[in-house]
Amino acid sequence: MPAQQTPLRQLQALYSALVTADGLPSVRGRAYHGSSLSARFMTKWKAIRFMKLSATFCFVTAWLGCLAFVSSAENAQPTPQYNVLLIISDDLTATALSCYGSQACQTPNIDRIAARGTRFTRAYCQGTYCGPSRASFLSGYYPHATGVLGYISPRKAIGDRETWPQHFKNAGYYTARVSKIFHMGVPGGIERGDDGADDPISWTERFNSQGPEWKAPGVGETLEGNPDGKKGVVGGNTFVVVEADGDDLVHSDGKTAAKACELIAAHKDERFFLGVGFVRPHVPFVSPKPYFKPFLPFNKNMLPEKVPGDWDDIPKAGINYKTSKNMKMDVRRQKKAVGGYFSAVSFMDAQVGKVLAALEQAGLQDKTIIIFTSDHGYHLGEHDFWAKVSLHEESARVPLLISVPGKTPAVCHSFAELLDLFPTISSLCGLEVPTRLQGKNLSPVFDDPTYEVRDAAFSVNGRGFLLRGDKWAYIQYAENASKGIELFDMTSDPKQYTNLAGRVEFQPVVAKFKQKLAAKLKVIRASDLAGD
Ligand SMILES: [Ca+2]
Repeated sequence: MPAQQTPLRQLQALYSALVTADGLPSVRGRAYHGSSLSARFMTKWKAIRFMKLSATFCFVTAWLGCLAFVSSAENAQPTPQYNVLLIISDDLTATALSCYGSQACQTPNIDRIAARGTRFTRAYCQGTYCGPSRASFLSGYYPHATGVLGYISPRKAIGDRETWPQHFKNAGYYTARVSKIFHMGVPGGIERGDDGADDPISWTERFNSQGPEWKAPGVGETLEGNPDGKKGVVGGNTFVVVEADGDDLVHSDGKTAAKACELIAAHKDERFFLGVGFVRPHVPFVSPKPYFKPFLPFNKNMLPEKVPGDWDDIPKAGINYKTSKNMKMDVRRQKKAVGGYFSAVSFMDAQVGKVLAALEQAGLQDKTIIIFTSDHGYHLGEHDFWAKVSLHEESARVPLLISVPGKTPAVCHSFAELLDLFPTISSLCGLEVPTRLQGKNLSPVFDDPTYEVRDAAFSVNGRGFLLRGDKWAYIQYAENASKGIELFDMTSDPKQYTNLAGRVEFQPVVAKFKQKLAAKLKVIRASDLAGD
């Protein structure tokens, strides 16, 4: 920066020059040394001169004040005035997105966010099912700090502390959610169109998107617990595929996209934090018929490799709550489940496209941070596991794309946690980053994608804990490890087929992780909530 006088110094210099030019010191000298008449005259003359000088000084001060304001506005680093668009899909595994390498499922709209932003390859949720994951990243605490491992809002646990959207609301943002941001039951809550486990104070406005879900007219089949095919289409958290009649707007996610577009247009002239929650690809796999086309006939969909004896080295606590076996799904049904899931992902991707188009139409793409993620991952038949909850890679890893205006598109391999979103986005928007938050600020990554934010990611599922390090994935069931341990070499065994935890040569690694996990839990529980 070139050396220049500050406005204050300019003002001082000008005042000195004015005083000297006016000759006030010499006037003062004459006044003290002349006759009394002369002294009275000189006093009056001096008063007039002083008033004139004061008026000049006031004018100059005001003028310089304006200059100083303009000057500081020009010289200061501008505070980013970004909007925040948080798009969160429900139960979406990264492996179903073409920007994460999927060949089977094409997601051109989500890929556009990846192309203009940073794609995190090692982002992990903190709870591998809806309730604890959402309560965690929205409150800024790990599940074992709040104790929220069920399907509730974190509000009771955090008292009057701000949630992530509430932090933006209190900073003057218009904050709104459309559909599921905090936990909502799917499909029940969506059929009813209710608020779920929401936190009303976090939002200026909130909107639910009621939809027919499994009741949508079309061709449907219940895949789960229906081996003889006699069961019709059913509700609940069940694997059901419905090739639906009608267009996107029949469904919850179609309505969510439409409302989000409306809100972007209506609030384009103010700062906003808009949470857009899509419920697909959460079951039931319901989408308008055209989205099924790339996945028909269903038997062309590929299943993950089935390894004989795959479950032999997995502790009982590690066998997922939904498996091909307990769901009674044969290979035909499994392939249809994959096709139904991918159709739902394609439908959701099309809705993302509508929201991005609305942002562009409003001219806000360069003023808005876009985040795309999911509350947790999903099994599509790996180890014959289905759905979420497992602490294996497919369930614990999430897609995470963050597009920040002006930053170079990148791929980042640093470990990241959904918990990092609250501090990161607050920092990028120039808001205070509360020190109580348990996540880390990822913002250095957007200037240097090789920056390592953390050396491991941490996740839980109520039964156990995952510490995902660079080389090792360590899973421990029960805090005293009494329900078993899994240890995988992610370099040589990325699909986690061989549990090394029981082998003598890996006991030092197991011991190290056991200790690291205990230390991590200790730190998590020592949050500022502990005193409440
Ligand atoms: Ca979910």
